[in-house]
Amino acid sequence: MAEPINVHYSASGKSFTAVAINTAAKAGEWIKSKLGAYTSLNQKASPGDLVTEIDKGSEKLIKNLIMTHFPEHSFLGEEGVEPGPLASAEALESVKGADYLWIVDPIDGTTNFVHGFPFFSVSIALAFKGEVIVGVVYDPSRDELFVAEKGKGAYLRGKPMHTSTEATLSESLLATGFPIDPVKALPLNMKGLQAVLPKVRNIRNGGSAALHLAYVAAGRMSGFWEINLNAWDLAAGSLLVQEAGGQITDTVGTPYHLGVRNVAATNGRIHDELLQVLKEAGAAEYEE
Ligand code: 2AM
Ligand code: CA
Repeated sequence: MAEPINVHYSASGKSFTAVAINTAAKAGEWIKSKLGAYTSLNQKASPGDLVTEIDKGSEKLIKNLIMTHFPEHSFLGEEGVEPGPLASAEALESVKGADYLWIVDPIDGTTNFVHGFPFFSVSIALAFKGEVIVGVVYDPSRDELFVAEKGKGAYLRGKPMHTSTEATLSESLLATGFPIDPVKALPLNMKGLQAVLPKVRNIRNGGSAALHLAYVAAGRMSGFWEINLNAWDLAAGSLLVQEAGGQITDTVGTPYHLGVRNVAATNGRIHDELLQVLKEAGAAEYEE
């Protein structure tokens, strides 16, 4: 009988996780060294949707490193895809059948990066047949590297991470993000915000979905929801949350998969309550 595929190591014995960690750390150090030094700032779809040459340079660095180790793997990175939800969905569709697929956001939190607000990250995930098996989120400002391997837990500085213990929304600290699409996504998020805010301890919007997920995994926040994100914002963080004992679904409760764009991630204990509040507010169902 054929040997089962060991999803954690390549034929050469190189650990996928080691490559993900080294690559995220290198890219993170590089983008940090470029803070305040970008020279080209372009708007993608709107003034809230930004890209600099540092985003592109970071993605190139990451792709080169990963492809050097694993040339047969597939790669999905934000800067290789045209802006907008349709192009994102199509790009994901074209690669999601791949055996090994790296899903990369070279700077998650570009608006923060541009303004010098130190809350941005590098997000690198590896999926095997559509399931995330390695997730790394690196915050170069705090030199924090969050890492998870499927079935092996989630770690920060070598210590296991666990989601928080709050059992009700009333004792919870949540995160959300404000979508830039003023027509559909933003009004939906505002409805959710208005309904959730009076029920929780407070809400933060840090501006990096990947770091919000890492913070949920680390027990620093009780939960997070956001409308209309992309696969590269969520893939690595989804595994951090799951491996830290939390729960991640879309805003109507479908378990996380690579195509999820409207996300709810929590410590598990407040998950149903959060989804219920969003549902009652008419803030859970997003029509593309
Ligand atoms: P980014 O910095 O990689 O673009 C903040 O609310 C979150 O939304 C960030 O993770 C940010 O990722 C993401 N984001 C910003 N612009 C977006 C857009 N036009 N569509 C979807 N997600 C976006
Ligand atoms: Ca980005």
